[in-house]
Amino acid sequence: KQHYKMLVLGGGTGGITMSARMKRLMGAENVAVVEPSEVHYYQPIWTLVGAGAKNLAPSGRPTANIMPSGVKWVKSKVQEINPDSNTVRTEDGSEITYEYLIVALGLQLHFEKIKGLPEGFEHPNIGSNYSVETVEKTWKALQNFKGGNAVFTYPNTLIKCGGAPQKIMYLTDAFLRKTGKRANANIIYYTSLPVIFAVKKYADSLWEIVKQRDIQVNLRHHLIEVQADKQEAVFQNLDNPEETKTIEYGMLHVTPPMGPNMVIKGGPLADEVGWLDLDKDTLQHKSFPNVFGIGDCTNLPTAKTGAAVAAQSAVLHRTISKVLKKEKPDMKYDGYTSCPFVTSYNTVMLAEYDYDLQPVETFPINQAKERRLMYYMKADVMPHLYWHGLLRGLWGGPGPARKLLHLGMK
Ligand code: FAD
Ligand code: UQ1
Repeated sequence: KQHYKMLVLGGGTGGITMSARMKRLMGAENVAVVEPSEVHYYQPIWTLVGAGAKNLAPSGRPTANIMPSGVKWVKSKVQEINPDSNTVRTEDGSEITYEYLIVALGLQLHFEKIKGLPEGFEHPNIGSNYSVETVEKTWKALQNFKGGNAVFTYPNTLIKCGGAPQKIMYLTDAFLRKTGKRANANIIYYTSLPVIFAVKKYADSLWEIVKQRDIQVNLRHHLIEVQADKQEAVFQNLDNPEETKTIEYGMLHVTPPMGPNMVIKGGPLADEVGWLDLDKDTLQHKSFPNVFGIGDCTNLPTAKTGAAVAAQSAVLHRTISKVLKKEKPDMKYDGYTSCPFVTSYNTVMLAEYDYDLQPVETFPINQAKERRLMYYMKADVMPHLYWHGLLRGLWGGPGPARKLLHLGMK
């Protein structure tokens, strides 16, 4: 029977980051990671892959290469977690017991909740930056686009990287301008939300940007059906559910509905909705003190991003080191999250904020402005920071850099 002092579920951003940190804390031989996938993807670059600014291949690396050396990789899928007996059962039927557990299972995409998907992706002129199978279809659709409606959606659920549904829209606008096709295009955004973005400072800038670029924004509408053979998309008005609208598209970018991982949902570790039920300050589970969590699978009330995982990893590392010493956790996560809004092929507006939706900006310049420096950060610096800093447990978010850059003023 397999037993580990520290068992990590999921080998995505949060799982690999924490396994590197736990190796440092207790030695590689005490740590195991359960992850079925042979390839680990750097998802944030898919925004640029969908717009033809980066290739897909370098966004993936073999899981075997990014697993911290000496840490046990259990190449299987978690089927059931039983925290009363400290046992995890995997798909191949084996049982693994643990002393401490870190849950980092991410969230699930639900294309199937939209009528006509995922089969609709077999047809041209429809894509989605949210999955490895569909991201290159976005770039094909963009290159194929001759005119008419270019339509972008944001679903009626929580999602990861809340800015990504808009980033591809701004890149589309820039691409069509560059190729002389913008005059024949209507760019239309449908979002379930009542706002363009949750943080007022950045929302004000985004409203300016959509006005200036002649982009139509429809709030409180979501995609319910795609008839891909006819290139038609059906939207529902969330404030008046009887009202639906059918739109013909020349190009459609779908952000799928998302939800909690099914392995957590309905089990003893979930909250009433299905997310991992954590203390929002310490990242320790509310009912099982030897269970912890990080990232998109959790109910931490902040936006789900890799940047949030980075900040959470530093706090969780500290929390676990205290729990191991039978001391009280003493570091609090402030909800830090970040969203680099790509607004063209050479500009980004870098939104950074906390649990209270207050901006927490790393750089001592107004980050509500579109900047070239921030595009360079997103496209060329962040991937290195991810593979060599975050995944090795060496990057705990920009907090220390922020304090330095503000010379102790903030
Ligand atoms: P993931 O990295 O998704 O990892 C979850 C892991 O769990 C996966 O490896 C999966 O295989 C595994 N798993 C699932 N089920 C099981 C099971 N039953 N058993 C075992 N393993 C399982 N973030 C930013 O900070 N900035 C950005 O600019 C940005 N842009 C993005 C753009 C796009 C298009 C997308 C899709 C995401 C973007 N993100 C961005 C979000 C970021 O990628 C995620 O928030 C981050 O990867 C979350 O990490 P995680 O470990 O919680 O989940
Ligand atoms: C970040 O730390 C991070 O994780 C590595 C991201 O994911 C790709 C980000 O997009 C951002 C913006 C950050 C925050 C980092 C800085 C330097 C502001």
